[in-house]
Amino acid sequence: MTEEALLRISQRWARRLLILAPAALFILLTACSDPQTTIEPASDMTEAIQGVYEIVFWLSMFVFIAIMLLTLWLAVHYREQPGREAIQIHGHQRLEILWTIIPVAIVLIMLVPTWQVIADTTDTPPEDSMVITATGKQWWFEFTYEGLGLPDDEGNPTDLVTANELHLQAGKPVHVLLRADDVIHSFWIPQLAGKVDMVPGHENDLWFTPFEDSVREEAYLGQCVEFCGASHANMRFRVFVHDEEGFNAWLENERSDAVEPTSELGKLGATLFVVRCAECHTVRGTAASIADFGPDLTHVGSRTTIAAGILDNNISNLVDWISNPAEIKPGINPENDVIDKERPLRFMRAFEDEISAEDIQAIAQYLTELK
Ligand code: HEC
Ligand SMILES: [Cu+2]
Repeated sequence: MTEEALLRISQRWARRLLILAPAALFILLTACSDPQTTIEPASDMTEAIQGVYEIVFWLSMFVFIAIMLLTLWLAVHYREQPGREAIQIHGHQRLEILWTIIPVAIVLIMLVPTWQVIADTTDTPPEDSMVITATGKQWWFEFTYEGLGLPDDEGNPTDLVTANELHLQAGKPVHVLLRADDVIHSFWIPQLAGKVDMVPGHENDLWFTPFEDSVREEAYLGQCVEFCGASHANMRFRVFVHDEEGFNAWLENERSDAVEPTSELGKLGATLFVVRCAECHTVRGTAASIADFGPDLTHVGSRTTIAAGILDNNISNLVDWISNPAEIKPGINPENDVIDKERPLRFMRAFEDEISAEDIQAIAQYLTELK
């Protein structure tokens, strides 16, 4: 290739970069309103990580700009000129020492605070932490609040089991024990905590305290971040941070047994549920309280979403879900997608061929009444 051709190509690329750079900047800036942003920390843990991130970011920025400017200057200053001949240099000890020391110093500046944060965030959790076990399953999250259930007949504390929506109290430390039932999952709430893997047969944990001012109506979004099968991307959860009063109100409702349905349709749904769904789901305080293969549905009507944060919680989505969940979550049952034939019991199957449309409607009505 001739020199001219090379020059033309490089000029073309320079022009393209000039056009692309503002576009890239635009994408970067619009990401600021992303609900899964990591740069608006809402807990001590994510704020500590953000501190390290800022150091790394500004250092990289400094190196980037310095190298770009230097490259530009060298290119212009030492460009080929008539009558000027290049000098050949072989080795320059002082320069070589300098450019070894500078990167070492930069890495050290990043390393020390990183270590500090790792040590701080993996320290022992505060004594007054609320202890929650989060279990990853294909493809949903079970949350068990230690000792927060209603006391049993002998007055001993029991655990409170729920799924896919986590409720926390601002200012109150939470110690999350991370487990998995089937394959490796990972727990991440970008603004609050993570990413820590959930490994079968091995317990990891993390702890954090949501800031006092992190209380908000809107949910914080959580997500499984370890590829765990066909519906990995459909394995999400929501986190609600309340003030003390709000949290206690939620707890009071959540720990109590299921309410009786009031509508005729809902009552029919309740009967059908016990026959059709109790082999996998629990609704506390009813005959359907033996199985825990699927999410606990005692107060499913009070959740904002169903199917692990995938669908808004309303009758039509419930009907779609019960009729054919694999339509919504690929791979959810072995009939539609071969995932795990050895343990087919765990998977929610399509009920559209087993239960009439009217009956599915009644079950959906019942579930929405389980506030
Ligand atoms: C063979 C076990 C099994 C049976 C039977 C079963 N389910 Fe499920 N169900 C599951 C599993 C597992 C999930 C979690 C799936 C996921 O989100 O990936 C689930 C999820 C759900 C959800 C979403 C809950 C949430 O919090 O997101 C609803 C609602 C539900 N099932 C309703 C029903 C109804 C109604 C029936 C009876 C018609 C039924 N299920 C029968 C296993 C079962
Ligand atoms: Cu997962």
